[in-house]
Amino acid sequence: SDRQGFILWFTGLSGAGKSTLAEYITPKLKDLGVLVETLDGDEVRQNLSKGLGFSKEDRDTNIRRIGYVANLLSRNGVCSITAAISPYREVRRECRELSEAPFIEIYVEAPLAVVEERDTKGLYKKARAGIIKEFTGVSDPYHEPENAEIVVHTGNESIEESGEKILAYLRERGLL
Ligand code: GGZ
Repeated sequence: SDRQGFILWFTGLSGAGKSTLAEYITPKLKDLGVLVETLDGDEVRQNLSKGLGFSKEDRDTNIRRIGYVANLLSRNGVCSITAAISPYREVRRECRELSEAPFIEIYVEAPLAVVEERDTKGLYKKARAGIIKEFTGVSDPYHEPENAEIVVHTGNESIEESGEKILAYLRERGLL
């Protein structure tokens, strides 16, 4: 591929749809000949960030690692997709500043009430019961992005609508 790499930095609450959206756009990008690699929150924590917890310090370490690898890939022509909560604004900014390729922050917005109602993995219930401590949105902070390139509202948009919004943005930027 002689295309320019870039980073698609998804951020949002657990259950907002970051991984689902990454999975939706990946085959579409591949069909266009884009090299894609995804750093998914869950998978990174089983490998690159094994042993890290959810304190601010550990989350920051996790996010810095993801930002570092995303940069290595994207500067070599890959579209790196990251799908971690990445709750802290200043560390997201750090990753943006480190990036040598276009850094596109995508706020996957859904009201807490909506993700809590979905509760696909039963984690919100456990967080409310105090079984899981420091749970983002319940007992730990989430800094909403103020200048995200793209905002999708998964509470009232379908995955297709949100995914197509992202692809349209990339076309407009000349990245596809
Ligand atoms: C938030 C937690 C927590 C706490 C476990 N807070 O929906 P999931 O389950 O699959 O994704 C969440 C994932 C969050 O890891 P990240 O690496 O994305 O977080 S961060 O960017 O802040 O480093 C959730 C699960 O792990 N999980 N405990 N306390 N999410």
